[in-house]
Amino acid sequence: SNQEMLDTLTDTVVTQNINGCAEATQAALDAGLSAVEIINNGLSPGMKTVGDKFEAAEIYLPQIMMSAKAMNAAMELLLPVLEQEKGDTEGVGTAITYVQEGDIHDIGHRLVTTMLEANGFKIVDMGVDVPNEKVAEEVEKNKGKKLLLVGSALMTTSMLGQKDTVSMLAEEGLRDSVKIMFGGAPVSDAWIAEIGADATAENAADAARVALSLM
Ligand code: HCB
Repeated sequence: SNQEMLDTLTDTVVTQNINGCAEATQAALDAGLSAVEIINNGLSPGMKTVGDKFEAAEIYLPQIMMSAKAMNAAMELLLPVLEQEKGDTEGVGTAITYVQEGDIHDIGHRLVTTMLEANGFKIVDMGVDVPNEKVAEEVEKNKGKKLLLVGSALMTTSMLGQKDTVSMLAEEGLRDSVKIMFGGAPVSDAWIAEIGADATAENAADAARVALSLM
């Protein structure tokens, strides 16, 4: 059943089964599950479990890296599918996506970026560990367009940098040129309100919905 396939996907991430994860992903695609469903209900719950086990000191960094490799092996198969699902919403706006300085977690960032692209955004992907100065420069460069800034932070430390992003844009007179959506596990609605960003989102599918509603 579909649920069994999703459970297998979760299990292959948790057990660091790289080949098994790619195979289970292909099998799920062949059975007609959507890429979004595979990510949200199969792979992501596995990464969540891995994070919880790490926090409880049941596993260590090498295991997390192997789980991330399993997830990446699945994404190699899923990213082209997500890109194909691109609708006729071309021209909704430009999204500058990046991961905050000091932070190299890029799995969620890549998923969100791909989902935005699949929903018609033109993408400027700045990658990981991006200093705020670079972010502000990129916003300046794209000033005047329908513009969305999409930042990720997976650590409480790097999340603090999001506050500086907003204040730097304000200081440089760029705050009104861009909508700002921040996400990543530690980011909450309260944080978004505190720093004066515009929105957050739970997952990549949600991020696309929120992004479209902001434009
Ligand atoms: Co990493 N790590 N890690 N890690 N890691 C976390 C993030 C911890 C929470 C684990 C823990 O302690 N429980 C923790 C941070 C603690 C904290 O600050 N609160 C942590 C730590 C401490 C570290 C190191 C410091 C460990 C060390 O070296 N001692 C180190 C830091 C490296 C650095 O960045 N400078 C480190 C390294 C690693 C790797 C390299 C082993 C690996 C990353 C591989 C890679 O990304 N290429 C890794 C991983 C995989 C994780 C966990 C297990 C999973 C993260 C992940 O990929 N989740 C994570 C545990 C956790 O998050 N609970 C752990 C799956 C994706 C799909 O979810 O949340 O990233 P996501 O994105 C979602 C969602 O947030 C939303 O949509 C996405 C898609 O659904 N979203 C947005 C994301 N961005 C958005 C932007 C928007 O605008 C809107 C929505």
